[in-house]
Amino acid sequence: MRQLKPLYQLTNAAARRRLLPALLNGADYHSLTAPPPPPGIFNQRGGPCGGLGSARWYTAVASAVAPDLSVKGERPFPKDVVLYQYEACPFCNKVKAFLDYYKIPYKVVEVNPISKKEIKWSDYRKVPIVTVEGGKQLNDSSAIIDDLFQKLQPDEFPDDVEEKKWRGWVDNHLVHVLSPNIYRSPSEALESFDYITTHGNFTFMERLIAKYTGAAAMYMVAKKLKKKHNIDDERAALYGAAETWVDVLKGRPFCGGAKPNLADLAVFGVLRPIRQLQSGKDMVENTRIGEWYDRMEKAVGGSARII
Ligand SMILES: N[C@@H](CCC(=O)N[C@@H](CS)C(=O)NCC(=O)O)C(=O)O
Repeated sequence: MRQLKPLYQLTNAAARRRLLPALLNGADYHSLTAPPPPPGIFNQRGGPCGGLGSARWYTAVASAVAPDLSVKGERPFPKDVVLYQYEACPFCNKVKAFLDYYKIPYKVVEVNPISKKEIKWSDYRKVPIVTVEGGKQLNDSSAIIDDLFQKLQPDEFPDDVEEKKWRGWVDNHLVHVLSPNIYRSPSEALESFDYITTHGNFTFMERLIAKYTGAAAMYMVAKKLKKKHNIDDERAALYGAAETWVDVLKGRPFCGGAKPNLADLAVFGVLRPIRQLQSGKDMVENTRIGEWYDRMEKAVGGSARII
């Protein structure tokens, strides 16, 4: 399979020459570089996402949404967590939503998407990468979450089929709807690159060049991505995904019931970077997802990042 570098590298002249034609031919760096979903997705709460009567969940109160990690003896907290990331990457934000919700303190190393010098030590060339106590390396957002979750709750078993299904939907469907939306028009592409370049690790020159060349390139790439993923109307696809997710809730506060499960955290995580962009604002204005999103913001709370 052809290995594509991310859109951020379009600012590098050599990368631009090599990669732009591939991207313009409809290559999607998410799907082309994504490995198959890892096995062993663990159930957070017990009980499937679907099929539960809704009435009992209406009574859930806000204070019930904090994770319950009471264990006998010492709490098995992952230590020395370091997240190597791009600030605007949906997969990285999925991991951050998990770490924030579980209040696992973590350090962030913002990777320069062009030189990637911060992850020179790693054979795995994508982000997110997480290292934990003793320097153990974890790759791939879902596998990272599974591994850390198992450390937190070693007695939980991977028996929630629905939670696993909707986590897969995030990786295989929802993320592919995002790029055509955030780069939909020249002004939205510029808005997105303004966010990417102000939050990412770029040198001064890279930032200047990336904002305009990246926005122009991704505006064109977004058209190809639409075709590749059979999307006629990108906003309709985004609204459709948001409505699908609200239907999954079946009237409950969260997919996990009274508390978010890993599927809630995955959907929230990938949507968080677009929430303040035009596409995110449109999504909240035109669909029913806003109330769930607000509940998730409260449940996840402040960042557990330490530096
Ligand atoms: N399946 C992976 C996908 C990770 C991924 O594609 N990350 C992108 C950034 S959003 C990446 O690092 N691409 C390769 C690159 O930057 O060269 C995951 O869930 O972590």
